[in-house]
Amino acid sequence: MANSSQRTPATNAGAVEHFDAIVIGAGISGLYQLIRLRELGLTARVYEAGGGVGGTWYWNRYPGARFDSESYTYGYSFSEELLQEWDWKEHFSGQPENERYVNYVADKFDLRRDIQFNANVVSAAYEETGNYWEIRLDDGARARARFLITAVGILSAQNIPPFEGIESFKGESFHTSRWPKEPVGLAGKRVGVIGTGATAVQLITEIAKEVGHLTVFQRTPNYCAPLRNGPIDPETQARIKASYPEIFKRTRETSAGFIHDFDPRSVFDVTPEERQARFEELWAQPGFGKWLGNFRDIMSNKEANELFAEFVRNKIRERVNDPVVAEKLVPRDHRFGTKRVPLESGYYEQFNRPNVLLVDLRESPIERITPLGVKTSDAEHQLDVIIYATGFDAVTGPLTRIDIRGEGGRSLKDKWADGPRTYLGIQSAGFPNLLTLVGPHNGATFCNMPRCIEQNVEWVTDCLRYMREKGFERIAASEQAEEAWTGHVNELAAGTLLSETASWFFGANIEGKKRAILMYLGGAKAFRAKCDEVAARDYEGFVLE
Ligand code: N01
Repeated sequence: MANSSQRTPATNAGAVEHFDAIVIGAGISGLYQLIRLRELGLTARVYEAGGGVGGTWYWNRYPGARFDSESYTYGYSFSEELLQEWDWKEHFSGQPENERYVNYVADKFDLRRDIQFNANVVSAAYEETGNYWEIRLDDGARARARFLITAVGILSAQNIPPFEGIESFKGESFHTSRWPKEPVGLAGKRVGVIGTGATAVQLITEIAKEVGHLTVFQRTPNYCAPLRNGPIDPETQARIKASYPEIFKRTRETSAGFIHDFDPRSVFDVTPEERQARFEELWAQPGFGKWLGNFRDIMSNKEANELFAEFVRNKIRERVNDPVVAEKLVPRDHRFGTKRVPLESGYYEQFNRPNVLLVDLRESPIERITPLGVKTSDAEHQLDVIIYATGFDAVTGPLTRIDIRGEGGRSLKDKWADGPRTYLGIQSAGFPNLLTLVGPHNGATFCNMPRCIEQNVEWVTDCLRYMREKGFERIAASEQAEEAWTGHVNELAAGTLLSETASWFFGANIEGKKRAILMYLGGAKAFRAKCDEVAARDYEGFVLE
């Protein structure tokens, strides 16, 4: 490995630049990885497709975008100074503030000098004889490094369904995750939103009051639960800052890196009155407690799940004036929590507004996009703006959209055609020295992201340090370890209530994508323990050379 002084200048036009490590993505994981690589004394370059840092918080600037995690559990935990310097203003902070935070981090740790922005990595190939990776940008520029670390996130490859006539629309159209930086004037306009996932729920609530008319195209209603956001007053701020060690201790112990964790009791351990009281209590609390702090069998027992599902359905019915509209908003085709639960701040009340129309696509599917708007089977909805809140080619998409070639020129996309195959969600056999932060099957996929991202980055950093100390230059997951881990991940998913629901967790939202679990459902704590055990056994399951 080279040391920092041997770094090739970035301005070497036409030449292939060389680094010890290349990181793809300057979001939460890429930035932290850069900090740790520098500490190891490695030369590194981060290639970022966007024009700024932040990943999710750079791209998802649609109105209403905000954390569903408590702000003080979301920030980086590695720097006490940073924790004490940064004041979160709201319990669930919004995108503008979140983007400011990530920029603050980039400035504080002087990260930009090693980041190339507007740099879209289109391919990455492993060169066996030289044991290095070569990446190529869309402008033809190339760079090489011994290690390629992907920090591309799990929800960055946008999905716009291939609606017929999509190009013919004469108005403006946007995907929520490619929202322009310049303000989009929606006031007084006829706006259509396609999709009713977590993104749309935030967006619709924010824009309904501003637009002239809003048409919401809903295929599947969700179980949305109140976020209960609010400002953080100075006294609470001081208390938060004094209790970061306890907060992060807690998030290390819970199953998904949140402060919430499942109640060890079954719904059937308590009387119906106690159960109802507990449901109400959870409902009144901020954040994900209704999902991740509920009775333990909500997510494993159909009858238990149905009790809470019906509780939520009734909450929806109470809030929507028109009973016909209310019933359209009530989910019945999947169980509570088997899709990501959208958190909301007045979503259902928007459907009481005279300027908001709910179109149930189960009754009248979209036939095509026309020059004037959206044509469903029973009407043409004329629109000035169409907003695609249609989600992502999740988890694998950000990786398979890059032409990644490992040993023997084998493509990662081809290898994963029947579902991802990984070891710890960090490597895939046949792709030496490629380390996938928050990759498919990784514990970070079902987690309060930064909490598990820090674990991923620290594990990778320790691994690179170990390799240097022992004189290793190549790490590759063994076929056997991959087989065992992939089997374990699939086994964990099989038979769960989650596996009965078509969701992006299984790639079911993308036409033609093989349905296979993309996440690790064993919990963040178990994942951390497994990673620690592998490291303690000299990186068992990896072949080091
Ligand atoms: O995407 P989604 P999202 N015709 O895939 C509909 C995270 N997040 O961007 O359910 C008509 O959930 C689709 O309908 P259906 C969070 O992890 C985090 O909302 O497939 N409709 C659905 O309604 C979340 O899970 C935060 O029937 C079509 C919607 O589009 C993830 O991002 C905030 C369609 C897509 O919903 C993705 O959420 C927001 C078609 N052909 C999001 N295709 C934070 O808290 C798709 N749809 C930080």
